Amino acid sequence: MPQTTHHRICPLCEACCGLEITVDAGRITSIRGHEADVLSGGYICPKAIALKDLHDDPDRLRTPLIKRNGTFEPATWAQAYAEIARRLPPLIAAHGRNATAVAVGNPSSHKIGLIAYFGKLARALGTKNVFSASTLDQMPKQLASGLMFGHWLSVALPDMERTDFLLVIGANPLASNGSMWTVPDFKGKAKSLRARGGKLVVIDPRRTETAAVADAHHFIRPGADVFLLAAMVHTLFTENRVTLGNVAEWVNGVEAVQQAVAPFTPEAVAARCGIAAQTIRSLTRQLAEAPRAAVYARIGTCTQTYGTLASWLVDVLNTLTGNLDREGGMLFAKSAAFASNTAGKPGVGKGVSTGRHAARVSGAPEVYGELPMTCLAEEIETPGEGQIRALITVATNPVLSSPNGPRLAKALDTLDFMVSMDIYLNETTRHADVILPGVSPLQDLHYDVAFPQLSWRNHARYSPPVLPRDPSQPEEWQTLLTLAAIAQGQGAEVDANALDDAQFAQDAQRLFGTHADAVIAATQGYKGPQRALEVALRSGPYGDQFGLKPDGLTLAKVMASNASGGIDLGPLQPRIPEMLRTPSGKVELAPPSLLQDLQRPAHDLSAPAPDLVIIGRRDVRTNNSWMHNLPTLAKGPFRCTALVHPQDAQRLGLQDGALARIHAVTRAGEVPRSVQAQVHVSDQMMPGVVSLPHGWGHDLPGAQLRVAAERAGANLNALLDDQLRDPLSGNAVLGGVAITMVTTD
Ligand SMILES: Nc1nc2c(c(=O)[nH]1)N[C@H]1C(S)=C(S)[C@@H](COP(=O)(O)OP(=O)(O)OC[C@H]3O[C@@H](n4cnc5c(=O)[nH]c(N)nc54)[C@H](O)[C@@H]3O)O[C@H]1N2
Ligand SMILES: Nc1nc2c(c(=O)[nH]1)N[C@H]1C(S)=C(S)[C@@H](COP(=O)(O)OP(=O)(O)OC[C@H]3O[C@@H](n4cnc5c(=O)[nH]c(N)nc54)[C@H](O)[C@@H]3O)O[C@H]1N2
Ligand code: SF4
Ligand SMILES: [Mo]
Repeated sequence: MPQTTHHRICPLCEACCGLEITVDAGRITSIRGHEADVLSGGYICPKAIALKDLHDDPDRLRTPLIKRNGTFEPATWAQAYAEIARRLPPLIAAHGRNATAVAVGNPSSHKIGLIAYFGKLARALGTKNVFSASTLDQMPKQLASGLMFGHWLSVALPDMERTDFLLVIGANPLASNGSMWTVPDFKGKAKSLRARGGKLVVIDPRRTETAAVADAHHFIRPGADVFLLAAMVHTLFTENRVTLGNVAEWVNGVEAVQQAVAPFTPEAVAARCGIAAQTIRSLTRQLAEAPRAAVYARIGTCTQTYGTLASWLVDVLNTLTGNLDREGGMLFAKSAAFASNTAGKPGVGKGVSTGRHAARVSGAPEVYGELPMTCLAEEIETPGEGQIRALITVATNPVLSSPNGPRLAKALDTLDFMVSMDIYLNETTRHADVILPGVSPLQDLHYDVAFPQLSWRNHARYSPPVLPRDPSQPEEWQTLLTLAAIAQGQGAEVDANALDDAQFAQDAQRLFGTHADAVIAATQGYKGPQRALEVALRSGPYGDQFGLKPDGLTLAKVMASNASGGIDLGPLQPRIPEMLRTPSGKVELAPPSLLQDLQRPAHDLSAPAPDLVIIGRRDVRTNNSWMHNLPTLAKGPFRCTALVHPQDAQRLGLQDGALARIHAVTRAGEVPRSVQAQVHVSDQMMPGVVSLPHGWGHDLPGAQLRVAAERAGANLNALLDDQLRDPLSGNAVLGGVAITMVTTD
């Protein structure tokens, strides 16, 4: 067989780099950056190389597993589906639809079959118990953006190539490669920014890899961003620096914001933030005086009790400095497919709302169709109508990735039935009764549904499968449709393709009315996610409108561009008011629910800060909880260490390299939570703050992750509190949590 070259979007993080992969006799011989790629221009990180390890990993599941008498046995797909059909429908019949739950995780956003079809499973189950990693991550940003701009994925993005000043808060793109902002090679872009005289400033409780390439870095006390941001907004008003620029006629609520931030003077917040009042003023001035500036904030500002407020105030700052919707400021992507802000009537919409239902035990409101992941354990444990008895997990590992993982692990063992769609037998899926493996990303076709809506540049790229799939293995969208049919009592022997045809015909009727037959005829050659993509591209903002605009995009054209790096649709452009989907047709700068929530930090202004708190950390060679089994990434220095400032180390008697026990400060009556980790003394840390990465703790019995188990690490989430949330978005609190530390060596 001759050597072949393939081009594929990397599915491992939000940078979505274009890869060039060579294959010889069915084996991967090289993986490198695709230089012609219109989005990433050849950039990659070390994780991309590990796709080969992932594909070849002997621990990666290739056949379904069924647990019998406590032991997993390999099974055929027909046997696995039959087992689910035998056990799931009777549970629904006996206990109702809300006795079921689904939880979906991060890798699903990198697989079109999962992201486009997961909703069909959730709807078929008909349960309100829908959980996802979004409430461990970015829900505050999505809610704030939704309230301000009208849709959950209408997120303002820094126009880094043209800006003069970029303020990065609570994000470390040099390790994470960016999030809610698809920006491959942030480091290269930061270099160009500084080379043309621009400035990069970082605010983070750790002097991160990103801080190391910045002009300035300021420590901030974890969880204090809302105070800093409100004081910066306050300063804009008191120093008469407010300007709305291009969007002046499209903004509601400037005065209400001015009133709401009144208590947050720089002096009032300085101690809480650990940043001097003078520094807060000078940061504000730099931002206001820069010809073009952008404030970008990410997970550090979301995973705290004031997550939605902080996310909102970031865009308030962007708006009040005249940087919203202008080149070199913050812009919105115009995605070629699947974006709600390119569909329907331009400039106005339904907006977003929350609380259509609530979690049974905590009362936490529904947000974007979901309940907080941190409610899952108590919803399984607590008896009564609507108690969860059956769970389907899809590409998620909450035993390691969600706070109080050990409690969740115990709860999972009490379920009557659990199914996991996953590629590993790991800390979460070991609790399942049936595991259904997903295909290797190299055997799957791909088009990013979400990330072009968040990309630094508009583009359209499609990846065909690199390697053939074993014909006995279904694609993941087919598995989701089969599970949906089983949940609806249609039995195990359904034809997923026929179901898809029938559902597509219905959707076409709803979306295209009298043109439905023409759309069905025009998409004849496609099925599954490809067909959904063909419709989305052709009816999208660059589409051929099914022949009305012959020069427009079709799936065939995007496919044909694969080897040449995809189709470039140009830099981001101003889009207000056309992209707004708020009921008023304006940017809502002062959503009432946020103004009201600002009372919380106002009351909390002078609350004493805990002595010692913990935050997380990402490393370029890891990815949440699931890539520690890949030898290329696992080698090298051990990364699951607790970074402690020298002053704290001395105060607490902790030695570099020694082991220490980290205890959560718990409430009376709570089960104590603690983990043991190796100390690394480092002046990268703000005094009073310890950093431990998440996603480790691979020493739980029953998992099959042989490489990861060799250096298991400590599970940060065994320490964190599942009762701490941002009340508006339901997002978990993953940082700024009070701890104590004692040496155990
Ligand atoms: N303390 C702390 N906790 C955190 C974070 C933090 O910063 N600190 N970060 C949070 C964030 S941002 C996120 S997004 C969550 C992530 O949390 P999760 O969404 O749970 O993601 P992972 O932990 O990466 O687990 C991914 C799972 O998907 C499986 N998988 C991988 N590829 C595939 C595939 O192709 N198909 C299928 N079916 N399964 C697949 C893996 O085996 C694994 O079980 O973690 C959160 N947890
Ligand atoms: N290599 C690698 N890349 C990844 C991942 C991974 O696990 N590994 N995960 C992916 C996922 S799922 C996501 S969501 C993204 C996340 O991408 P990022 O948001 O860039 O995530 P982090 O690298 O964790 O950076 C968060 C920063 O916030 C800081 N921080 C913590 N608490 C606070 C606080 O209260 N205030 C402020 N201002 N800062 C704080 C931390 O010190 C850290 O430097 O990364 C993605 N990319
Ligand atoms: S930064 Fe690395 S992991 Fe992320 S998409 Fe690019 S190559 Fe893949
Ligand atoms: Mo995430």
